[in-house]
Amino acid sequence: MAKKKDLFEEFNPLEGKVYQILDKDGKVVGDEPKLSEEQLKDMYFYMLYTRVSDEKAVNMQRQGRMLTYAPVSGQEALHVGSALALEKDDWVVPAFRENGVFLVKGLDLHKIYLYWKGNEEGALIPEGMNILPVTIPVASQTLHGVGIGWAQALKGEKAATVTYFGDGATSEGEFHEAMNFAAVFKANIVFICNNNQYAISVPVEKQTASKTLAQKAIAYEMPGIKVDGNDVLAMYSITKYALERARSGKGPSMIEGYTYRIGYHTTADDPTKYRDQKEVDEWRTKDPIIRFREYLKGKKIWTEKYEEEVQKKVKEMVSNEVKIAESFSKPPIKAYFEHTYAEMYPYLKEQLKEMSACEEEKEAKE
Ligand SMILES: Cc1ncc(C[n+]2csc(CCOP(=O)(O)OP(=O)(O)O)c2C)c(N)n1
Repeated sequence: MAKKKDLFEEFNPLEGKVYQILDKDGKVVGDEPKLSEEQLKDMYFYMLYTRVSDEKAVNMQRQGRMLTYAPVSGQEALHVGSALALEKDDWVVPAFRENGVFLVKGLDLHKIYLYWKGNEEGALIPEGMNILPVTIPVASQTLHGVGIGWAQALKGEKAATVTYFGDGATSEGEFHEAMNFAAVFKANIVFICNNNQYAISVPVEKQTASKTLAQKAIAYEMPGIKVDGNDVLAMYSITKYALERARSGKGPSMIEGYTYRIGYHTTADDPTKYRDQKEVDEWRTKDPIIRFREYLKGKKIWTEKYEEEVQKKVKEMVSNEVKIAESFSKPPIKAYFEHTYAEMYPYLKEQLKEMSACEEEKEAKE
C-alpha cells in the first residue's frame, strides 16, 4: 500500500512551497477536502458573517459607539477555515483578531462587541466553549496554549489546542519559549500564525530575516508549513491534518497563513502613513470571500438567490447582536478591578479605593 503523503514534507517551507487548494480565481489546484454542500455553505456564511460584523464594528467605533476595535477584514478565510476543523473538545487560545474563530465556535457576536466596548462581560466565555479570553500582550497566549496542549498530552486526551498569533508575535521571546517547550514535551498543540504582513506599521520583512515564518518551526524539530491564508479550503484541510496529528500524540506543528490586513491595525491607526494604497488594492483582488464564491459558483452551489438570502440573514443577525450589545449599561468602574481574579489582590483593592475616591470627587463637582 502506498504511504499516505505527509503534507508537511510535501510543502516544505525551506523549498519555497506554499500549500494551496484554490488559486486566486477560485480554481481548484490541490486536493479538495470532502465536504458536503451544507459544510461549504457554512464556510461561506461564517466568512460573510465575520466580514459584515467587522464593517459594522468599524462604523460603530467611528460613531463613538465602541472604544477601539481591531479589524479582521481580508483574514476571514484563515480564521473560519481553521476553526471549522476544530472538534468540540479542542481548545482555542486567541490573540485579539480571531472573530471568525469565535463565531464558528458559537460565541455570540454581542460578546465580541462588548469586549471592544470595554465591557468585561465580553471577556466572559461561556463554560464548555473551550476558548480563552482575548489576549492583548503579544505572544503571551502561545505559552498558555502550550500549557493546555501539554495537559491534554499528559492526560492522553483525544483533543488538541490551537493558538493564534500574528507575524509580529514571532519576534517575541514567549513565542520561542512556547515552540521549544511544546516540541520537547510533545504538547497537543497547533500554532497558527496569522501572517497579515504587518505588526502595526512594521512590515514582515523588517520583523525577520527568515524567508518564511513557518520555517522557524524546523529549528524546534517541529513541522511547519506556509499556507495561502486567503484559501479557506487550504486553511481547513491543513488545520484538520495538524489537529489529527496532535490529537494522536504526534506532537505540535506550526501553520503560517499568508494573508493581508486590508484595514487598520486598530481603529487608532492610520495605515496610509506607512503603506502604499497600490499594495492594498492588489490584495483586494485576492479577497478570500470572492475567491470562495467563484468556487461555489463553479459547483452550482452559489446563486444570486442564495447570495440574497445569506446577505439578508447575516445583516439581520448583526443588527440584532448590535441591539443586544447596546442594551448593556456602562459597567461601573469597579467591574474592571473585580473581574480579573476570583479574589482581588491587595494592590488592586488599593487602586480601586483611589479610583473610587476620584470618581466621587468628580461627581461632587458636577
Ligand atoms: C508585549 C506587547 N508589546 C507591544 C504591544 C503593542 N502591540 C499591540 S498589537 C502589536 C502588533 C502585533 O502584531 P502582530 O503580532 O503581527 O499581530 P496583528 O496585530 O498584525 O494581528 C503591538 C506591538 C502589546 N500589545 N504587547
